[in-house]
Amino acid sequence: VASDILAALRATLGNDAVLTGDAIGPRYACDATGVAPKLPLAVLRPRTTEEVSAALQVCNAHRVAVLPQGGLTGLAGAATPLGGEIVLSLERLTGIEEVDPAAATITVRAGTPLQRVQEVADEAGYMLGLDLGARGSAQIGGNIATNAGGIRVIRYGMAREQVLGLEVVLADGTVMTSLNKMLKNNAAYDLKHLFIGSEGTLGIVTRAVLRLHPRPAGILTALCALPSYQAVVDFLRHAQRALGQVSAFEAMWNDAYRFVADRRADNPPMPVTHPFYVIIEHAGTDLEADAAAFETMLADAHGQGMLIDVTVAQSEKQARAMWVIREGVAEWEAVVGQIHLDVSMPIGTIGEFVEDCRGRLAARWPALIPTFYGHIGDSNLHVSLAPGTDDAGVRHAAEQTVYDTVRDFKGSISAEHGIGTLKREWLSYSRTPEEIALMHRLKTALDPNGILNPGKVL
Ligand code: LAC
Ligand code: ZN
Repeated sequence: VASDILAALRATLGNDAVLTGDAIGPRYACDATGVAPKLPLAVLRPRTTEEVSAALQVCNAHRVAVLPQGGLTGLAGAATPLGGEIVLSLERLTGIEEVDPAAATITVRAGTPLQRVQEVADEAGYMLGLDLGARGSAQIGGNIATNAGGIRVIRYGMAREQVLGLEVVLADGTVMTSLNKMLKNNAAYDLKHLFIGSEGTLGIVTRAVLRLHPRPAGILTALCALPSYQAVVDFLRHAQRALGQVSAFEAMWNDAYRFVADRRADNPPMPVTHPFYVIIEHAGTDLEADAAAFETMLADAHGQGMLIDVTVAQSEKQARAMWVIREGVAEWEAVVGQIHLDVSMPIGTIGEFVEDCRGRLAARWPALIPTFYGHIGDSNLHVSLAPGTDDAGVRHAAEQTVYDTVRDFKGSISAEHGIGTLKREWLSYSRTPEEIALMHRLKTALDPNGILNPGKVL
């Protein structure tokens, strides 16, 4: 049977678009978690929406599971094969189709790297509202399919809020093209939202229209040291009141800052002794006036005791040095087998959650190194665990401990990474039985044969 399907796919897409056997590189075996890599049956590399459609028609007719893959930077296992799937990689469906300066939109193909979309927007005098550490390899289609978050959510919202129009190929090969450019379009159900964040289980994103924002005149960045979590929250609200908006607000508990600073060869931008660190960014429209307002805001916060210390970046290089510490917290998995969790809860309760969670983890696993950090301005806390062991049982029990604490605090088990395979068993902590039942009904309606990314999300 398998050879029939491959022959049909080769006839439809051409030989070079169908990889099998040794031609399948290890890159297709796993996402960025590194957990349980498995090679797929074959890898399809369509170049057009029509080819994606043709491939799905063949796979649906033969009832073969299809796993869409983007840049493989996900952290929930959604793009990792479980066995028996055909991978459909969007890596050749790339390119920017249009920048519409009047509508302030950019029309992109799914396989385009996020960073490329950002650069083209920038060249046109605009800014994309989405940014995250994996910008160089993450693909925009994957960002949409997982409703990615990142460091600009506090100002511009998640990937969902950037999408005005979408083209999706359904499980049976139907192409639903809805490349809407209007912010307002209330003509019945807004179907794009079904697919954004569905992690490849309801359809495959092939193109999108994204909204653009005015390019800021400059970005002001500061690294701050703070005495307590209460000071972190007070500082956030103080900065928003003083400046009207902040474009990023990233917090690191001492353990996270120290974790990266101790492992890097260069000197950190600030000593490792402070209880909390915040990177704050203000994207302004008038460089001189904004810089003055930024300095005044920081001086006031310092005067009121919210800040212990503060360094304003004097160049892009200095700003990068601050961000390298923050982005580095999630980039040591190759060294210590870290697990990166992405929980959320109301901002006022995060400090207490961290103390509770850290206590529960330390009581059971004294050798485990937890680090706490995240996009605190949008209520997203990251908990990274370095279990100090390969024991899958320990890793699982440590995750269970974090999620039990999240449930006690009425938070969400996934703020931004999604469910994939790694969080499926805890979905009921954050969604009601009625919500989950409706999700199953949607899945059945859109993919009656269950070929799209089976074993993920639900
Ligand atoms: C980050 C990833 C872990 O924010 O989401 O660094
Ligand atoms: Zn994150």
